[in-house]
Amino acid sequence: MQLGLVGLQASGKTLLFNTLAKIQEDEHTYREEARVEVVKVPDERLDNLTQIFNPKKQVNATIEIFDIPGVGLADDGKVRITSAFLNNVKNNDALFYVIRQFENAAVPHPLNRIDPAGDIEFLETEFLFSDMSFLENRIEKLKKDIQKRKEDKLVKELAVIEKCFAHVNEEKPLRSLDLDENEKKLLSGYQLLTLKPLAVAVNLDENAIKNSGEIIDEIKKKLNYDDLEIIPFSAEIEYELSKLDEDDQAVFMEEYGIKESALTKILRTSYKVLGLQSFFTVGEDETRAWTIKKNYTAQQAAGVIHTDFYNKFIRAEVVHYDDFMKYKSFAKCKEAGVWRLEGKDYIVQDGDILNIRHS
Ligand SMILES: Nc1nc2c(ncn2[C@@H]2O[C@H](COP(=O)(O)OP(=O)(O)OP(=O)(O)O)[C@@H](O)[C@H]2O)c(=O)[nH]1
Ligand SMILES: [Mg+2]
Repeated sequence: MQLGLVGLQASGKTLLFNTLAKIQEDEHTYREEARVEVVKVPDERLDNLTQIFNPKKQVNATIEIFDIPGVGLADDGKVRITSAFLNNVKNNDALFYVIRQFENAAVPHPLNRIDPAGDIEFLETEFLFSDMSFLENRIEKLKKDIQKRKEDKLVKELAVIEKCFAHVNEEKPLRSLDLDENEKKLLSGYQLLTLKPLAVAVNLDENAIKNSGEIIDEIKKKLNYDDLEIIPFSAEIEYELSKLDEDDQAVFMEEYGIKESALTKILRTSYKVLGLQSFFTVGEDETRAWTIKKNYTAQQAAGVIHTDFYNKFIRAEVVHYDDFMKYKSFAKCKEAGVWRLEGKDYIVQDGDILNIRHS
């Protein structure tokens, strides 16, 4: 599962990426190339389970983060989307816009402005155009093909593509269109940009962190999308924090009036936006968070651990994390009746602790 950091140039993507991936670069070096790193998803629940089971190791869930070079000035002095940029964006399962609010005269914004809502709209509009032109071409091609041979499959596809086109034509992103499972499946190969799940991180000025609530409200008001997840953070503060030891971190956070690092929030949100959830396995060797999609069955979840567990699945022993933390042992969970045996079609819940019985 890959998450792309998307934005205009000098919005703080690489600084955020380096901090997430724990890459320490003393001097900021401009990089042309896109980069991918695997990053651990923090999970307090897993940390708590590790405390109880005291295993040899803890294995967190991971996601891949893709640092995409931002949109900048073209040779003609205009800010333009390039096909290389679009191809990089297409390559992700979900998008995180990194939007600039900080002032820094040394590194100018390509449009020479500080306008977070405007930058979000700029990206959304470009991606709408890209989808619109793709859908338009596809409609033309399908109509031609249908004239030659009126196959049912083509007629069905045309209906779905036309429904999508009508939606983007009203300047609405495809992620807000109601689509059933068949329609989603049909569209999945096309890498439509406004269909990709989206969250936004606004990179605030260090001094603006204290007013982050108001700033985000103002951005939301200008945008009129109610359901867009917008996280305030400061790439500069997060980077500085990541270099300090714990005691110094506490002092530093106090100074800026922040309670916790925003990185956890960004990673947890990414995970959520990607439609992912975790189940846990515990034992003497390791405590581990496994990544599954929502609505996975117990058998599918078993298959994520090992294909043999899928093929030879018998039953799953299940206790939810919240129940487990009340009793702190499987024996007590059994007494209390919160320990269950579930069959292969059981829908795994986020935070279930599983033990797979297999032959
Ligand atoms: N003052 C301040 N400067 C920042 C902040 N975030 C990033 N910068 C600076 O802005 C410059 C650009 O940051 P990058 O992280 O490279 O920006 P980018 O979004 O990766 O840019 P491209 O790769 O060109 O798209 C760097 O010199 C950063 O140090 C911030 O929160 N505050
Ligand atoms: Mg960069």
